[in-house]
Amino acid sequence: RKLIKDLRGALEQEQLEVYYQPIIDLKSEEIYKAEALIRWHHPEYGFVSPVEFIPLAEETGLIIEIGEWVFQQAVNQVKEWRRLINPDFQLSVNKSPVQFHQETPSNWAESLSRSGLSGNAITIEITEGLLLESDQSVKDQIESFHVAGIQVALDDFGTGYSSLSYLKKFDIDCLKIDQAFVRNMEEGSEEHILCEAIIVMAHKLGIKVVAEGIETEQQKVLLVSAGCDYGQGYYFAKPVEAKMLTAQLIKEK
Ligand code: G
Ligand code: G
Ligand code: MN
Ligand code: NA
Repeated sequence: RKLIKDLRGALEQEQLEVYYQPIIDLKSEEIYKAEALIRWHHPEYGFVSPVEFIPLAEETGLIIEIGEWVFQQAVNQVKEWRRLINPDFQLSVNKSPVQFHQETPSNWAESLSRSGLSGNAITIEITEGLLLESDQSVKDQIESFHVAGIQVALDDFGTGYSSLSYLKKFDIDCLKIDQAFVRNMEEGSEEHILCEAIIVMAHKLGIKVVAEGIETEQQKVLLVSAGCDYGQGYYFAKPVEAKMLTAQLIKEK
């Protein structure tokens, strides 16, 4: 498999880049944080989607190296944005289940303090497959993130086995409603009713809610009236290179 071989060289050859997509506070409509999303510029095939290469990276274990690299990029970037824009700026970083299951415990909290950042500079996004396994070491890792002040968000909520009981059991700070719900949301639709219910229940558990994949004004309006805290999607902004977001943040300041 050529793509796997190429992926091994991608880091060294600087073909990987981290893009950032703003996450908006739906009350103030201001950029509140951003999600780090990896991009691969392949020399022959052009842009390869993470949907294709993240699974390969997971299979081969390359996700460990790539994940560390993304994390370090995000740390450097959040440091710059805290200095330039807002001392409370935050970044969300995706962490694959494979990264949780590696033997060495995560040293992300240490890296943050070495960079002079407090834990609240970073949110870790996990997927619910990880929680299904209900492994004590996963629980311990989430706990150690919390001790360091790092928040934990549950990504793609509503697509899998989504049980609200996980949210309590694993002490999740934030959930991200999957794009599939938002995409098909019209007033009174099943998706609309489900979103409203998820938001009410999350809030009762003290959990914040991000809606993903907001593309239209109407979706935004429905989510605001449902009490959703934050929004992410093309309606507000696409994932962009760091320097483009820097320019936008400076303009908005
Ligand atoms: O932004 P985009 O559509 O390209 O991302 C597609 C998928 O790839 C999303 O599910 C996202 O969570 C995942 N992804 C993007 N960047 C990373 C990363 O740095 N690490 C992991 N594990 N997944 C990522
Ligand atoms: O990590 P996660 O699975 O949440 O990844 C988010 C993915 O969704 C990324 O691939 C990102 O590029 C994509 N995305 C973000 N906003 C939108 C949107 O409004 N519409 C669509 N179709 N995709 C989006
Ligand atoms: Mn994510
Ligand atoms: Na998602």
